[in-house]
Amino acid sequence: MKKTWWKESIVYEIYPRSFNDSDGDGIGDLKGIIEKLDYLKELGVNVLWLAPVYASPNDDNGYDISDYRAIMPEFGTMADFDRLLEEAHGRSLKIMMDLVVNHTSDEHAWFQESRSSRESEKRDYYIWRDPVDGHAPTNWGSAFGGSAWEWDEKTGQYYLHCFSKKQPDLNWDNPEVRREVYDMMRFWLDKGIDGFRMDVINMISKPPVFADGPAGAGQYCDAGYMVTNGPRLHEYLQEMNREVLSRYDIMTVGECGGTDPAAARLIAGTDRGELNMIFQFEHVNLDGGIADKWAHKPMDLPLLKANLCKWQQELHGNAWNSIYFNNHDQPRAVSRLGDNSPESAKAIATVLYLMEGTPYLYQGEELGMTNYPFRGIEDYHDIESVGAFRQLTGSGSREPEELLDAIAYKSRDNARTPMQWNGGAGAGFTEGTPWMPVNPNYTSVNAAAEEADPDSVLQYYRKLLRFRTKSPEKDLLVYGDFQLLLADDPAVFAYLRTEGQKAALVVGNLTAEERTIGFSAGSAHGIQEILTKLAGKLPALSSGSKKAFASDMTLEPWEAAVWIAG
Ligand code: TEU
Repeated sequence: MKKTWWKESIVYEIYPRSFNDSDGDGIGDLKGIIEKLDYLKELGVNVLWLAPVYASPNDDNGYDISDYRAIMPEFGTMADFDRLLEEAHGRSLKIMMDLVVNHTSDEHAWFQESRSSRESEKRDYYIWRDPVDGHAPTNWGSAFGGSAWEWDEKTGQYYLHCFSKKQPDLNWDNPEVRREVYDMMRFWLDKGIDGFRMDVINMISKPPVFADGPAGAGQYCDAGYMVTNGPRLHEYLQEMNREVLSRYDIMTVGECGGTDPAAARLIAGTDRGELNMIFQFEHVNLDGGIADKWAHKPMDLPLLKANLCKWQQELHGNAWNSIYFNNHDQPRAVSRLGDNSPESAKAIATVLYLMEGTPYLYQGEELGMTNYPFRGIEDYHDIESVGAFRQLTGSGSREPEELLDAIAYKSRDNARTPMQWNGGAGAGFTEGTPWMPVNPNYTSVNAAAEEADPDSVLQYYRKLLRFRTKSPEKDLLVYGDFQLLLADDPAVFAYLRTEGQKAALVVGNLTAEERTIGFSAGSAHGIQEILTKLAGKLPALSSGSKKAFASDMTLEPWEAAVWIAG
């Protein structure tokens, strides 16, 4: 398998709005990120993915861009960005930008021009349709509630917006749009950035004919479902690769909901000439149903293990996985898979980040930051949560109290509370009033306290990342095969990574109860050999007490460990 830097990298997503505020306005900014570069270097990551920092009215917190070549004033200036890039590179930290080109803000000059008249030269930069029988062209619904079509009185047509009505979809079938996007990408790449995370990139190719999708009368069919993996997607991604990506030594990851391994191989296959890897969503949809993230059901571990194993084995050798459970759209994994305890945070990180693929950490997970104790809908900022509450209670399909529990568990706002730097006012995030309230547990869950605690989540993450990137086992952990063990065990996630004569056994008890592991004698011969070699060995890494390996050992609650053979 071809070895390359982006396969050996560890990415850290920064949500700038909530990361660090340098000027006291309660909103994180670029200078605030510069202040924390040494902290990030010390953590052991080497790529920083910045959620959008471009000019935006912030209807969707920056995912609604009004000028791709300007910095959002609350975040600072282009000079601040240039300095951030220089300071990061000076510490061998790479910068990955967020490319949001399925849609723009409705305040973007292109859309203002496009909506000015049907004859506008930029009319076809966006997707306009006539009414059908006096109403919206199709029954497609926005991801944030309501119809995906917005009526424009002035020109007597609807425009498509798969997300908020302030996020009109770009028309990628128009070669002018593609040219504009490629020019903008070169603008940032010529500054020296090191890659792109591509927002909903497998939604850019719309179907040739727009028709109603499967939905009850008066209901909407999710627009994303109707446009995902469209007919010209690979044509566009291969063109983008030829025109732009292939000309730079960069890293690309496409956010691609609605994909299985076969679809992922088409977008991120080694020889496809499209992207390096994707974010898929199957594992983070297991506790809520594909159709409805707000259908709240507990995560079934055997199901999760089987899904992660499928992705490990089906992409090994022909594509490349991203590995994540946290980001700015997901609730905190320590609250979702763990029990908010530091022990559970360490165990989850161990079993997650020693699989094959590029790990993507999200700000605060290295501290064990948890979901926020939201109460009423008025506590939320996120357009997706507020839109869901309005639509689902308005239609009478969900009771408010029950739905609020589901939203508290899954809301994107759980990931967007301010970083907890210390136990002082504003958790060290700001000297002003934070744009979102700080999680009340900041007094104990914070970087300063964890710097001083050798058993903290922060110290463990540093060990874990050093183990993956600097230990003699690095190549085994990055490039080795993956084999799931104890597949049916409802509490323990165990797997083998093997390469040649070397093997790493990774085991994590993902429950708050003691658990005895039982590697059945029937395990495949090769495994028995490895288990025999491991007997009596101390772990190379352990989140609990360093126990010698035994194939029938008892693990403490949330204990995770890695033993190396060969
Ligand atoms: O997210 C795509 C998307 O579908 C999100 O709605 C996400 O899948 C969902 O919230 C998870 O349940 C991207 C960005 O990451 C997100 O922040 C933006 O709101 C969205 O696109 C529109 O740009």
